[in-house]
Amino acid sequence: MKKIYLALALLVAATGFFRLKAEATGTTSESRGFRLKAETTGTNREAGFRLKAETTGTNREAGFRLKAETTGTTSESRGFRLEAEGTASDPGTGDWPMWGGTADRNMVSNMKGLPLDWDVKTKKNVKWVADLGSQTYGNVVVAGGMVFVGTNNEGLRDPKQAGDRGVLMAFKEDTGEFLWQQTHEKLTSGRANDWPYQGVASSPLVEGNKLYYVSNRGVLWCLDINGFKDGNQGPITDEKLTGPHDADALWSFDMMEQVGSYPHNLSNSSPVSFGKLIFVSTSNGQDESHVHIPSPKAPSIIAVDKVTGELAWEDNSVGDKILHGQWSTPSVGKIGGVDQVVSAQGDGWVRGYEVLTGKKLWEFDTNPKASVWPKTRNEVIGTPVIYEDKVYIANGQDPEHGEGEGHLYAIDATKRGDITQTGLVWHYSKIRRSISTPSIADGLLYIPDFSGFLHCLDAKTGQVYWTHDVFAAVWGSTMVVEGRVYLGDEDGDIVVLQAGKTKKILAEMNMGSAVYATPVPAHGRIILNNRNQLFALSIDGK
Ligand SMILES: [Ca+2]
Ligand SMILES: [Ca+2]
Repeated sequence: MKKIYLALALLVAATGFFRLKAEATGTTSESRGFRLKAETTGTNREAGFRLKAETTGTNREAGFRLKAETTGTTSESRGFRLEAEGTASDPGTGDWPMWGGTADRNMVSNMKGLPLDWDVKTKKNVKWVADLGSQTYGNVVVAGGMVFVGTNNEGLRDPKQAGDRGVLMAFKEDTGEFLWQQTHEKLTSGRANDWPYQGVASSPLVEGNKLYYVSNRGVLWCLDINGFKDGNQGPITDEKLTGPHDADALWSFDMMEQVGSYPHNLSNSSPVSFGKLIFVSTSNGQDESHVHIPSPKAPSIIAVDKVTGELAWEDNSVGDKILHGQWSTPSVGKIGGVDQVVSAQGDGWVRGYEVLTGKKLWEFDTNPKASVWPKTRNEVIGTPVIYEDKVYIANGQDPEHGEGEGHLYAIDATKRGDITQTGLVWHYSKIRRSISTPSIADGLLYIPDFSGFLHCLDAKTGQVYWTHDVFAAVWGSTMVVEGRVYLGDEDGDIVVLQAGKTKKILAEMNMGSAVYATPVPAHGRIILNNRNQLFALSIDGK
């Protein structure tokens, strides 16, 4: 059980100091957010009071706020206010159960005791290594004592399932032992919808025993993380492969069949949830002509019932304005008191929706009006991060399009309608095209771009403090933990910088092949995949 204690001392007239302690009592990621409520206990003149912690029951509140107010009207009950804010969007369980760790997708963690450096050749600080396929674009998630990652089938774990396939693999977290996999043949339509050898690029979401991810065939799957060792759970019970290393499916939602999506090159969305709903991008896009949109009426984002696998709502604000593909992945958070799902879409706009109904609340254009696709107008591939009522997002292009100018924004998502003007908090134009997702910690924002520059900015003002050139393309994102910023690049290098307003390099290591992924903290270890292997890194191999 993760407990969070918060102790503050305040001077209150008549009683002097008191202490206040808050405790998050839940054991799951659902109870990270909590509120403290003040309760006066006595009659007038009593300045003492109690504060009660109350969980708010969502996994969307990164950090927390606490507020207390005395309510009396007499002079004896001196009103006061107390506010404190948590700093990190931390799952709070030691797990990392989804892309970004939490639904707001802010990649920061309160974990301690992680290794600063390691050596994959000498095995210094390497706990275990497991083989993946030959190309791995998925990001690791960790939950239930297991590590899950999408890859391709070139590792051929099961000769009965041969050929080019997308693969989701599960490993034991403590040992790296391979547990089970689910494989998917490539779509017969070929690279237009399902690019050869790119595998499963979606990062799963794990809640309890259930795992959700999107396959290379554009199918949203719900699996039982325990496979068949606890029996075959349904509604799906007619799996063809039911061995100890096969996946137990519960339900699936085929986005190509059921909402007419035509994914461009690859479906890649990483699910996020709220209440009983799962949200994913459909990856609907152009065909190989790069002019025609075969399915302009298909939605960009869908909400699916977590239990039944049925469509709950969909939105297609983009229509026929898709510039190319749709590879951004949605986020969920409370913004201005309203639970929203935020989705960056194929026309280069970001949109916010009321989470349960799909009612569109706002939209923001991430491209200057004079920009022209594909030279200066960009799509959005990175994930929106929700932090303190704002949305942070950078735009960019498919890595195949190379380098170019980019844009990074802080958006006030409490506004409504077209908020391109009204919701603009700041705009940073010194970034290059980026497919990365920012991390925000202690008032600083870190984000790399595809040209290899890592930028450190003031999250409130957009003022830049420093940049660092890693001299290689960056596909992944920063992880901020223990006052350090970890980042991988296409040359396979991991750089660790000191978090803060002054640039300082702490360590650099090479992983042996390209790193497209983002380092993940879990139970005192860093779990990280390069192109073809999965590593658990820990101090002295703990
Ligand atoms: Ca089962
Ligand atoms: Ca089943």
